[in-house]
Amino acid sequence: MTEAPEPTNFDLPPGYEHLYSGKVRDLYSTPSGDLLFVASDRISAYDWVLPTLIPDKGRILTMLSSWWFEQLSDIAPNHVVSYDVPDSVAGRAMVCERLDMVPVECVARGYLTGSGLTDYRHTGGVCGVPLPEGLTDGSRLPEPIFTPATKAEFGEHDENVDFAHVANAVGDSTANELRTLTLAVYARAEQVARERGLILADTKFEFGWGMPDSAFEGRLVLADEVLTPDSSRYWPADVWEPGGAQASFDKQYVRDWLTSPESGWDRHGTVAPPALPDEVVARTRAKYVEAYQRITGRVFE
Ligand code: Q0Q
Repeated sequence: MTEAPEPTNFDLPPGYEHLYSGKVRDLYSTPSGDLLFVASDRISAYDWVLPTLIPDKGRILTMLSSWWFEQLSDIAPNHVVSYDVPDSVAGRAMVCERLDMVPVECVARGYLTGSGLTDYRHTGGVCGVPLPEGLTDGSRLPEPIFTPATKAEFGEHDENVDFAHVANAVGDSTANELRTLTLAVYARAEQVARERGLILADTKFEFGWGMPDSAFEGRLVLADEVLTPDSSRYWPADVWEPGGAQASFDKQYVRDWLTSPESGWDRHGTVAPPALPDEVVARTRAKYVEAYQRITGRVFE
């Protein structure tokens, strides 16, 4: 199993304790008993955490996630308590309420690709949801589907599971509510993205139950980050063409360079990828700024 990366040293004040590190984000407990969710400037590609940081990526994605939480507040409550965070993580972190996390990744798919495409080619459906014949990579699905997954150890891939697995884990009622909430949030976000020339192909949500005696006691609450390019596949709509890998809105420059002769890297090998050229870093940062500005209508400063 790949070891989780050491958390970026954000030089947090006393009382903040590191809890978890994902590929590109870190979670800490706070002196008040809440959580501090920190989005780093790390970027991952081809299941590797790259050695080069993308300046402002964490700040941009935090602001994007914050905007989406606001937009979705009529559909689902969220775990954000405040953005009053230590100076060393200003703009890239949020204070979150501690939840009892649902042990399932709640994924919505409106298009077929990635592990969903693999599942479809083996079974004719995804997570036990049957699909029509004749679909290909990038096909739009007749309607969005709920395709849950288990939470994998760091470095492993989440495993697609069927609805019965979710019901067995959390009960029928909560499983139905997770599916309903996941698809409702996806539908809203997909429409917003489409109006801005972006396809939201799929996205992953994390939910948790509010703790006893909390404002959200017993209710399902949206957690983690939402609808960022790290938790979702965004495709530029104007070049969407089913039948092969779609251009990633944010990571295509990175993917193209890493798979070009210039990088000297073998994506199928065991050697870690090289550092990114400044030009690729600058173009990738610009894509994150563009995604934020196009989706939110706000200027990133
Ligand atoms: C919680 N994570 C994700 C993670 C590594 C985030 C635990 N509000 C919450 C949250 C959230 N968000 C979590 N637990 C309790 N209450 C989220 C998977 C993993 C870095 C950041 N893990």
